[in-house]
Amino acid sequence: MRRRSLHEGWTVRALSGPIPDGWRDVEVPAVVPGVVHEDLLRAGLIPDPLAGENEGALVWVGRSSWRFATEFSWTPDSETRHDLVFDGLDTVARITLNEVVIGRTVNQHRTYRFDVRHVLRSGSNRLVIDFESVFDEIASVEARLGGRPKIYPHSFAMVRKSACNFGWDWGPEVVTCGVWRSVRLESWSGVRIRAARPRADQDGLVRVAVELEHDGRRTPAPVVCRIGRDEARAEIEDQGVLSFRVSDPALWWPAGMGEPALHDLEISAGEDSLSLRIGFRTVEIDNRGDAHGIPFQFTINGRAVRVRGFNWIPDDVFPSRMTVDRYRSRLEDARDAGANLVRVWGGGVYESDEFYRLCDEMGLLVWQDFLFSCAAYPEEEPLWSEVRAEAVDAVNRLCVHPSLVVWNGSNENVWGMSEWGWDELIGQASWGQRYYDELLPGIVAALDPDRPYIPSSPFSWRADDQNEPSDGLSHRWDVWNEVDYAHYDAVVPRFVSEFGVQGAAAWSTLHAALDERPLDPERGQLALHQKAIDGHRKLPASFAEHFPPPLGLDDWHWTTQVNQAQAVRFGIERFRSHAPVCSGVILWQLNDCWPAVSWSVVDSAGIRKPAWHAVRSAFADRLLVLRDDELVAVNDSSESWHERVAVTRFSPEGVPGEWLDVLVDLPPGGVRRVLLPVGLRVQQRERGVVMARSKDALVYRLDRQPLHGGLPRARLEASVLPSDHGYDVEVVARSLVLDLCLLVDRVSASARVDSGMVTLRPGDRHVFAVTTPLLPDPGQLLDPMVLRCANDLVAGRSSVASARSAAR
Ligand code: BMA
Repeated sequence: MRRRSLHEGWTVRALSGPIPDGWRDVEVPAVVPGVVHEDLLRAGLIPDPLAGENEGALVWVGRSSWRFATEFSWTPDSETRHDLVFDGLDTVARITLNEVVIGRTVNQHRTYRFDVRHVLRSGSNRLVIDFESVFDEIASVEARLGGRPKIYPHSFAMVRKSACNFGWDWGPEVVTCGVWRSVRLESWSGVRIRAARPRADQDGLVRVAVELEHDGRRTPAPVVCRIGRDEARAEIEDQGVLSFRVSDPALWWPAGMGEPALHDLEISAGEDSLSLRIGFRTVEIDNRGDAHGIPFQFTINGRAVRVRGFNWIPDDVFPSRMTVDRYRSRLEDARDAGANLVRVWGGGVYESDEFYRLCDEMGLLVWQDFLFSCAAYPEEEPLWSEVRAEAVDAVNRLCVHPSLVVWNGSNENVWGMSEWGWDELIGQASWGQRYYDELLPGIVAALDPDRPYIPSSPFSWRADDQNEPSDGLSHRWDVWNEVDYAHYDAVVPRFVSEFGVQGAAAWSTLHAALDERPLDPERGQLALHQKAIDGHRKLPASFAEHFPPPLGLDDWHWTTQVNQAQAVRFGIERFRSHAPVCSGVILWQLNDCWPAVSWSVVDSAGIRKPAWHAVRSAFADRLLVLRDDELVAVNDSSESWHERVAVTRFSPEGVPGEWLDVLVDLPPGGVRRVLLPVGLRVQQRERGVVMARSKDALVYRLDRQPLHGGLPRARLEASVLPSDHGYDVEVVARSLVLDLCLLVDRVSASARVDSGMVTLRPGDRHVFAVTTPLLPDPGQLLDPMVLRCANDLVAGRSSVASARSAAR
């Protein structure tokens, strides 16, 4: 097999649609893989769609049709088959090679292969791809099949294209087109490996399902599968399974439970060959009912795993722009926070191979949604066949990865049907049920039989209410939409696969993308970067019971950030404190695709928001939770936990009062609940703080929310010292200081800090390690807008005595 990528010499030009005057004959170089916006941006023809209020002015790009073209030379060789292979076309395209139409496409999510041996010419070949506006396809399918309920303006369910590309409640409408994944010429003779699907279990049994394609006569071909010295051989005509055993293989374990061991699997068939990296492991979801309802408990290699995860959205509005380094750093954000799972949410894309490879290597479990989200989807042609084709592609490609532990049919669509009134709007029309109950589970059962499949999230095994907390998966969006985050404590869920509260992106991220001054959360550019339905009311409502209304942009920004951090920490701690009844939490959302006010904990510039630091403490292996009247210790590490924990009440002035020593002695997976004496419980009439201190953690709980008094003005001594990586900022508290952060991006957008949301008792010391090149004035790191804590918002600006400050 010879593979030759065709990424050179592309151009793009507008064909028709609402294109601006003077654009008709403009042709610019195009980068493949890529999308049209990237090319126009590079050519300086459009402004950055992510900046300011440019989004609206660029809507015409997605409503126009575009021609991509290139020329390549080709010389006949000894091979008999020549295929033009596309890993991804976005979306409605007509492909012409040397004036011959070789194919039409309507699906961003699948691969396409065209046999072009009779169209190729010796010498120069011209390849032209005309992308029609996807809105034309949507209009024609919708006219034929009828509209369906959906939660955003565009009818994205009428076409197989990334739903969030049409705008979402955290992202802009930037409707793209282009050759968004690789394109190449594959030349071969005899036989080609069409698919290879390995299964490898805990006992070392390997079974590889191999599918072959023949050029011409179908004669059995010799196939070999090998791991090290263990192998299987067979003669296969179209398809077959090769089995062999690897003795005592190192198993693949998720983060925190062991090493994620990977093994090289070599597969050959005739002249074609393939190398895969696989893992030996089993996965099951335990749903045996118990006294609390019906669980959703992942079991890996026979051991129960409690999930601490993040929901993942496309990290860029142009997924073609993603690089391995970018995937790595974002997945490190998840892993460094203590997560063991990422959920690839169904409104985006199937991510690139690199994403799943990195998850395999890091021991991050992957939950993969099929690409259906927040709408009723018609089941009629051409959609049915397109969904089948894309699902087969996705399962064939991704089943190789040991990190992948569940296929999920859809996001919120089954719930939407029963709870959001869609059933009344739909009548007898199709809405997607046969995808979730028939087509997709059928494909998974046939091609990937060891991997669990569920039809949707949220999802109940038995209850009618798909979001019933005591049964299966629930999404907790009552917090954010309707009630304060204290309500995370109102129910005992089995597994929460979505919940979250918004906070602003880093100061520097917003100020780099938005040039209006001052920024105003209620109007103009900043308001446009808040996409949540009714977000301008819900965001202030989310902190109204905790902090006073902010005065000015600085306090607005910090209030949203610290409140988001406190809210998600509270939610995670409370859910995890219900272990083992609650066996998983997946926060909405890890990442952002543009500078935004959103639920993300890492912003689009890769800056970890205060909420990221709060999640890291709430995702700790060894977790302490102070509930109103009890201390809960949860040991999710793989070692036993033996330690004395001190629980102490402090007055607002920081004077210690009543205390208790609690012995935590827990095996892996163990949970202990200790009822606290009255003096250490929440005292509505007091204004104090109760703290629990272990070797690794300090957690606190307030008698009253900051809004209602009790937090003193923070007093700190701080100093800046040069270090290998930049600076160390040492802080000593002279009062109670809650949730202290060093917002280093306000000094330099490229600076990073190792910690945040730090709580200190009088006399406690903390060192923030700042990574940055030389700063002209390192003393800025002690500016009151940089060194901020929760106390600031209710008790006045912190007093920061600068002990000593040294330039580097
Ligand atoms: C969930 C997700 C997304 C959405 C998020 C925040 O329902 O499935 O649709 O972005 O809520 O509203």
